Amino acid sequence: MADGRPLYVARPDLPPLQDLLPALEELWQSRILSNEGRYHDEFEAALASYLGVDHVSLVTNATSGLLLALLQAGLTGQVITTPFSFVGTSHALRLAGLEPVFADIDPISLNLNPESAAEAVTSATSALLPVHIFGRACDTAALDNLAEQHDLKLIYDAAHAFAVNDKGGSVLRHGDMSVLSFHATKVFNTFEGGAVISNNAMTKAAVDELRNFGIIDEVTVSRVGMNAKMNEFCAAVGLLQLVHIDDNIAKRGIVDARYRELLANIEGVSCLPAMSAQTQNHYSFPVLVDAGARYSRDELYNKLQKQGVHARRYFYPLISALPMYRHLPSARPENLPVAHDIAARILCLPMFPDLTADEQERVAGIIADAAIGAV
Ligand code: T4K
Repeated sequence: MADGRPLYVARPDLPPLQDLLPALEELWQSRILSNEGRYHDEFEAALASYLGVDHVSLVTNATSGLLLALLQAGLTGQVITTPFSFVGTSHALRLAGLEPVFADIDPISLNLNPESAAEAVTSATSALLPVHIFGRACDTAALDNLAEQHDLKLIYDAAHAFAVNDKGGSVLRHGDMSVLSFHATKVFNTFEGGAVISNNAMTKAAVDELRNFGIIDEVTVSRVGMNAKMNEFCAAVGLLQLVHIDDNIAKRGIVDARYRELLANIEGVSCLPAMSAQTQNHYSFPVLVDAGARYSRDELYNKLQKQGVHARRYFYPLISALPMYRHLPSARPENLPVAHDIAARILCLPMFPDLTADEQERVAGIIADAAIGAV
């Protein structure tokens, strides 16, 4: 029997409703609801300043952002990517008419392994599409080098990497473009939303055109584009969310530290090591069920589920195991041993700023009982 409120893997942060009401009133009065209005432009500028980057293009979600970035990069043929991600990463490639080529991941960062990526480069490769998974930054130095060495475009799926910095500043400055998600389940949300971060003004201008059908003015359409514009409501929410984001990330940090303490002496599960050379946004709290544990990952998932704790097996199954990708030569399991091992053992526990100490004890208690075979 579940005890207390159901605990989902994510719980969206929201600004106080009374803070949103004046913006709503203004929206209702102005009747400007979309197409790069006042809130859109204010949010874009505020975000650039908060993130410490120069060129931000707001979009409807990260999937459309990835598609725009891939189209703008003018890619052909194959793009090397990770199988250990949300399916949206590879779907964006397919939607852009490109073939994903899967390379294995690093067992510590869980990100695309630069050495495996290097082995996958062929004359048909036009780009790399790594993911900063769970907000843990990729080995950007190695990937930047690899792209340069083979004259490849480098686009980072940064859906999880809001406010992640390395020693040189925002991780979003690496590569040609990076794409953020502001979906409800993310560290920073605008209900639905996202942004493309470009490394120069010309690229930003091109992405801005592409997200608005290629329209330049009333009589000029420069190219084939789509509709990926963020509306005024989402932009107004985004502006208000920025006020609380540092506080929310700090609260996530407390939740993260508490889990580490509570799980430290429980047999059979291991926390991922913290990534020392970067700031963490505590996007998620993944644990790995040890190979020799008394319970399997799926048994633990089911035990938690029964008690109202809705942990998630992100990212299982691997993208490369899905029906539309598994026929690809790079999708063979023997090509991706680390990704298969991690996908079979990973479990993401509930992680959100207002998760209480009692609730975390409840989660850890179920895992501790599983460890001694008590549930
Ligand atoms: N690249 C990567 C690496 C990504 O992870 C994602 C998305 C993308 C690209 C594409 O980004 P977007 O195009 O979405 O901007 C969720 C999200 O829909 C997806 O955005 C996210 N990654 C992925 C990791 O998770 P589901 O199908 O697992 O979510 P769902 O609906 O089961 O929600 C998980 C839990 O969160 C629910 O059990 C309850 C809670 N929840 C969810 C929503 C939507 C809430 O409490 N409130 C809510 O409004 O995909």
